[in-house]
Amino acid sequence: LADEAQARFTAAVDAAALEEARVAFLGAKAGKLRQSQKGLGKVPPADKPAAGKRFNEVKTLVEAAFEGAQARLTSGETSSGEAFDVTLPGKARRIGHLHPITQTIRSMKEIMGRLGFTAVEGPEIEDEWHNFEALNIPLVHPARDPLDNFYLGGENAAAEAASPLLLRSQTSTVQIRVMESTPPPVRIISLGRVYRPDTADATHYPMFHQIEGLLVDRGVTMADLKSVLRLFCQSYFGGDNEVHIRFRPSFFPFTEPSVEVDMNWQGGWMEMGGAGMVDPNVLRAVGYDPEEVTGFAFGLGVERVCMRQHGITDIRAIYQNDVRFLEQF
Ligand code: FA5
Repeated sequence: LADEAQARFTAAVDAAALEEARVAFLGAKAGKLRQSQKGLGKVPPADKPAAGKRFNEVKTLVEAAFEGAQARLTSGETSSGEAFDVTLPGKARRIGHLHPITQTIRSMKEIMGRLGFTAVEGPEIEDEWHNFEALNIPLVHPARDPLDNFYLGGENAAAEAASPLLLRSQTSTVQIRVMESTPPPVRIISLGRVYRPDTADATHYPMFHQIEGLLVDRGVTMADLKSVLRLFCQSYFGGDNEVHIRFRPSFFPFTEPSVEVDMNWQGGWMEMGGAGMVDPNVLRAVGYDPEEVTGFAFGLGVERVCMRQHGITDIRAIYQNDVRFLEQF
């Protein structure tokens, strides 16, 4: 009986045929197993235990054969071992995409590349020379306050005190690294993470990104700075918007004059970052001659640009990794 059932189950080519075979062997009322179970009543009492045991063995075999056949059918394989119908449409796979900040960075690099700026990288852990000193930020300047920076506590306290390290608080550090290693002219951008112990709110986060730009050559002026920033904004925000740039007087130790850069946006102005003409002291610190070359530099907040582009009202949403938020971009 078990062999017969196995053969029938194996021959079943679809769910209907298998069901028919199941009823024939395992059916509760008239299945072959049920019938032989009824026959047990006529077995002489002395043979009953052996007959019962044999019946249970056969029942187990038949049930296992049925389950095997069922698994084979649901896995899509037919009795002849053929693969499933390859012409059926496939299941669409869920694929991820780039984080909005990564998209913003890529697009910024692409636009500035067209304007002739090469992207360079700098370290996130810096020494005081690159983060402050060479940028004309003297030892007594409030920007160097340990409460305003992430200084790294060292294993070796004495060595630490002599040359403290910190997480860079601005990408302007890369200006110095580039000028130290390259004679003028330079025309670079640098994009990356910076760190400040700012309290997180709608527009501030303790880790954020900046895009730094630096152009040093003979005869570079504020007019060049403004043109490059305007072209950059036009290309980035583009479309039918007429893009205007506004400079507000400001102060940075490493630029003179210094400005805050605003861009017109929905009837008002939005602040993008700081900029200015590279201070002669900075040019001298890296061995350039301020009588020969001049330059401009700018540093814009990448998150702020991305937020304006997409209408994101809270910077914290960008870093909470909520897929429902991220999948919109
Ligand atoms: C600077 O960091 C200067 N290094 C910019 C600069 C470069 C000036 C070159 C001159 C020449 P500031 O601290 O203002 O400047 O920061 C620039 C921009 O970073 C701000 O306008 C803002 O868009 C962004 N930003 C600053 N702090 C945060 C923060 N906590 N979270 C998010 N974005 C921030």
